[in-house]
Amino acid sequence: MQRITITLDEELLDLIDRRVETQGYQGRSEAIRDLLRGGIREAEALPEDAPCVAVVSYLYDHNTRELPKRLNQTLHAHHDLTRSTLHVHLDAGHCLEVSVLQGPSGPVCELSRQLMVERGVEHGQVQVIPAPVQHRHAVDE
Ligand code: NI
Repeated sequence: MQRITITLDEELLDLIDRRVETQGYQGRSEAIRDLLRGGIREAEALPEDAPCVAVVSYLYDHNTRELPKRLNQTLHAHHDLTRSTLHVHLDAGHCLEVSVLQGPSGPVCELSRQLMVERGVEHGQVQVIPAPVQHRHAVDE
């Protein structure tokens, strides 16, 4: 194992400590390793070209300079992967967006990451679902 140094804000560290207490982890490192494994597994579960849908949710402060515009441009630049975006004006300053993406797993995951790593975006979360097998109706035949 290697030792690395990471920087976390206190709020996040409190959450991790609470997790250590309530779920019986040996310590912070073990709890963080477990969370990382979960996140990485989720992102890499599908082969790059496997068709999938993804539900990406993220919260942001719409007063962050150019952020709403940048997010919108990112989605437009990948309109082929973007099915729909729900925008909720949560309060005077915060927006919650839920974007539904569809396409090959590789580009879909890359676009999800692009949305979530924008400076000012918080609570980015993605759920990747393997595309359901085509359902055939009598009318298709
Ligand atoms: Ni809004």
